[in-house]
Formats: sequence, structure tokens, C-alpha cells
Amino acid sequence: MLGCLVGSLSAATAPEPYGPLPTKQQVNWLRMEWYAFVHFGLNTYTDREWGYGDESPSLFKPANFNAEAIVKTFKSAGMNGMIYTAKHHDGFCTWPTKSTGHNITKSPWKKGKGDVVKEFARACKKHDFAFGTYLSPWDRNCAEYGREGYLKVYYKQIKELLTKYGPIFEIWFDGAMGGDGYYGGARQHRNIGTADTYYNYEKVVKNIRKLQPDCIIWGAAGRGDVTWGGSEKGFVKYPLWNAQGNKWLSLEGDTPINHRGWFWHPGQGGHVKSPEHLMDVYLASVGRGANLILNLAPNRNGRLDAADVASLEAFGKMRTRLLAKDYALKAKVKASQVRGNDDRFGGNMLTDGDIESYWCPENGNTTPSAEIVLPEPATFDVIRLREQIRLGQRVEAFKVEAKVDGQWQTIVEPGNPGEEETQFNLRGGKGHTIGNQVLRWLNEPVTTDRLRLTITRAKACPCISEFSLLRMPSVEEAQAVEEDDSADKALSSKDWTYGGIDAEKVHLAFDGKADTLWKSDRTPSHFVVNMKAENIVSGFSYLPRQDGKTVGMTSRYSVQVSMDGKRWKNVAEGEFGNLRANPVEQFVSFPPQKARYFRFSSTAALDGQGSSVAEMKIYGRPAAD
Ligand code: FUL
Repeated sequence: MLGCLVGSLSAATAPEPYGPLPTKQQVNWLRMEWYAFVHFGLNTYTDREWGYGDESPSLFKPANFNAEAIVKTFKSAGMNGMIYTAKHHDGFCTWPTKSTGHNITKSPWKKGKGDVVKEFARACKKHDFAFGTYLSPWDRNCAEYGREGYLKVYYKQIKELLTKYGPIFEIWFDGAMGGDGYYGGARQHRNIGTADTYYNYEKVVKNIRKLQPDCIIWGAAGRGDVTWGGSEKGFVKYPLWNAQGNKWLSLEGDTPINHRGWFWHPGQGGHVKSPEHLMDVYLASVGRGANLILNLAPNRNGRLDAADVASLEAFGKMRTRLLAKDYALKAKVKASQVRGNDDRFGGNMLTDGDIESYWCPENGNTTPSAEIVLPEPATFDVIRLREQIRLGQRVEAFKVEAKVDGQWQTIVEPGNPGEEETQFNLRGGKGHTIGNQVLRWLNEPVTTDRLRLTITRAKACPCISEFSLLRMPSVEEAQAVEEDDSADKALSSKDWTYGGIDAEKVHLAFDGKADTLWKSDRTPSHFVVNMKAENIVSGFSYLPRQDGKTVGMTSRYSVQVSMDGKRWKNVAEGEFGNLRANPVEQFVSFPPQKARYFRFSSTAALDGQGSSVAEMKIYGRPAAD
């Protein structure tokens, strides 16, 4: 007991960060994992992938375009956002820009009053879905392209997109520039020299940071936050280092769901990629430490083709099923070394389901190992590891062994320097880099309750935040599961106690009765829930008052969690929009966090000074016992 006390009291210091570090925006972005690409414009009507620039805007007439239906399809597949080609290389602007006449006001759709960007941005906002945009630097329509004059046009377009449509989570600056084009009738080959110099990406990036500091910039000649994964098939090379010189640069794998291309083409129905192939794409992008952008192209009616949607949905279910159950959760871990013998850096951090906590040995130890004992024997065939990338990317190679019939067997071989995975050679892959996450698909399922993780090479003492064991479902198994049985549940409030403003009324927000309220007479206002036990919390719900009054309904909130009720960590903040018109229960999720205390702050409320909560639920599960 004494040893244990001494162990947990000697607070070791966290390791110094190593190498290039991601910005907080890059970390948040990597946690999005995957999102949709939407190529939709004049090429949709011309059966082309690259318009020449002389296409008539009159071609654009998507009779049944429905941005919301498209966004809902993406969201229900488990995607976290979408990026729309506001302008492709043909120069046609799908919003009413003031920068060029070659735009949607010249199209018959909605009698020239349409705005595709706006419709997508609105639908995304409504469904709490991230919205981003692609604005091709190459413009085959503009007469001034290749000269000074084009830059004014282009900068104006960037400004419009970043100031008129709400938050943009990512903007793409494509590198393609083929030279030939219409260029206002000149029909010439235009050479721009170096893209970085011509577009002045240094200035562009600076400007975007001012307009939208949270926007992730793709490309821009390596001056942005993210770069191309290297193939339009969706895979990225492994090992993967998020670095270019001394700067953190992440990768994005990109590919269309349909073999025919990025835009919609007649007869593409028979060419959709299978759900199994999409899983390969996922494993070769997200599973190697990158993000995935998967394109679905609306057809000439402005709708997604049923065949594309069917494959997306089937893959979405496979992915949800794959990630639904982690057989290593709550496993007991004995590490070869723990930094300062401090539990905060102990082996159990690998299996606590908290993406922020991590296991770390002493400085200089680059080859630690950890023995993992599962709560019960399990059968799995995918291993997931994550590094705490806020401290930099460190691991170069790792090995995983499993004890089967009393014998240790290597199930993930450690990678050797110089080896590389390309394409989709996925099963039985070796353990090289980890970064944000790595998924290794074993040659065959393994059944055991005992594993050993060994870091075999690292640039500095490794900080590993998660070790998970997953099971790859077949398409059929994934279809059969209607509900995610391991999803977090509302935690029981039976033993909870409360603090904060008007503390004696807080229990009324957790009593299961919609007609009793926690009320405070001021805003901002907050309360604290002591859950009396360690939980992994991952979200909460808020039911606004149901008595027909709007006074005190929270319109802006923030949530913090804490282990000791003293040091707090922000986990969520945002807006509850539209409560006046539609006061229904609101759900908010955040990355799982270990917490004993939960603090809800109402930072803005409707009509008057006070704040109120009819009911609140905290979602999660008990932490490892
Ligand atoms: C490329 C473009 O040339 C393609 O048309 C497509 O937009 C793809 C995503 O990027 O560079």
C-alpha cells in the first residue's frame, strides 16, 4: 500500500515535446478521420473530368438538387464533414461571385438565383457537419490567368468563400495546372512558372489565418497544414511521418467512390467501388496515420446515385462495427518502465479509452514494452495504436506478440528501416510508425487474453495513448447489426452530488423529470456534478424547458471535466441553435475523457438574465476498475 502511495504521489514531469508539433487545429482535424469530397459543376453535364473553360453556364440545371439529402447520407454513414468543389479547373463558380461573370447567376437553375455553396453550407450547419471547400487555383476560363490580373480575381474568390459561408474546416489548393485552356477565348497554353511564386501562397496562407484561423489548408505548395497522400486511389505510403523539414504536415488520402472519376459520368452505376475495397482504402489511409477524403459525385439531377450510396452505406456500417468494440478496453497493463513510477504515465493509460492520457517511460528509454492482460480472452484481427501526437511523433517501429497455448507468438513483426508499404498490401503488415493512429490487420484472427507490445525503435521516449484490439466484420455481419451495442450509455445519477450556482437545485436537472428545472438567476452560470466514480465520459444531452417558456434556455454552452474538481479541461463548447422554434433534446459528443467531475456552463441564454436546464444526461461508461 505504501509503495503504491509513494508511486502515485511522486508526480513525474511530462516529457519534453519532440520534433515538429501539430497545431491544435491539426490534432482536431486528424480526429475527424474521414469526410466526403463532392465534385459537382459543369463537368457533371459534359461527361468530362477537366472542363476546358468554354462550357456554357446554361448547362447547369440540377432539377432535384437537395443539399440536405446529400449531407444526411454522408452523416449517417459516419462521415464527419464534406468538401465541395466551389470552382474546378474550368473556372465556373457555383456561387454568385463578384469576381467573374462565369458563374451560377448565368445558369437557368433557380433562375440564376441559386448558390450551391450556400445550400451545402446551410445543410452542414443544420446537421452539425463540417463544411469545407475546394477552389481550383488553375482557372481555364479566366482571360487573365497566368498574369498579374488573375490574382485579384482569385484572392477575391478566396475571400468570398471564407467570409460569406460560415466556418470552413478545410480549403483545398489543388496543385493541378495543365497549361492549355480557353482563357477568355485566347485558347492558349499558359505557363505560370512556380505555383508558389505565382499565387503567392505565403500571402494566401497568412490571409486565411486571419480570416479563419481554424481552417485547415490543403496544399498551397507545402505551406498549408495538410498535403496530398500521393495517389488518387486513396492509399498513402507507410511508414508515415507527419513532417516536412521542421514543420508538422499531415497527409490526406483522396479517392472517388466510383472508378469512373471525380465527377459524375453517364453509366457509372456498374463502376462503384465495393465496400470491401473501401475498407482497404480506409486501412491504407486512416489506418496508416492519414485522413481519408472519399468523393461522391451528384448526378445531373443533383442527387447521389443509388449504387454509390449503397456502397458507402455498407462500408460505413463495416467501419462502425469495426470500431464499436475494443477488446482491450480496461485490460490491465504492466509496463517494463513507467516515468517516475507515476500512474499518470502508467501502462493502464493504454487501455483506459482516453485518447489524451498516455503511457511513457523515462527519457532515453526508446525500447520499452508492456504486457497486456485482457479482462477475458478475445478473438481479434485488427490492432490499433495511437501516439500522443501533441508531444510529437516518435515511434519508428513496434512489435506485438500474443501468448497462445503458453507460447509467445509475434503477430505484428517490427518494421525494418527502408521497408515501405505502398498500394493496398494490407494484411500481415509490419509495425512501423504510429502517429495519430495505425491499424494493422493480422493475417488471421488471434484468440488470447495476453499480449505484449514492444517499441523497437523510437526517436525519443515513446508516448503511447492507446492500444486497442478490434475485429474486422464482413459486409454481411456489419449489415446485420442494427445497433451499436457497445455505445456509451447515459450514466446513472443515483450517487451524484452537485455544486456550483444554485447547487441545491441542480439535482432537478438529473431527476428524470422534464417539468422540474435547475434555474439560476444569472448567465453565465454553471453547475458541477461529482459523479463519485471515475467514468470515461463522451457526451451529454440537454433538454431545454418544456413548459412553453423560453426564458433561460441555454443558447451557448461549455463543458469541462476534471479528475479532482480543481484542474479542469475543456471538452466541448458550442451553440444550441433553434431552441426557440424547436426545443427538443440536444446531444453533444466529445472525445472520450476520464472524469470524476463534470461542469456545465450556460454561457448565453434566451430571453432574460437567467439560465435553466430541464434535464441533462451524461454519457459514458465506468473507467477501468
Ligand atoms: C486533382 C484534380 O485535377 C482532379 O480533377 C480532382 O479535383 C482531384 C481531387 O484533384 O488534382
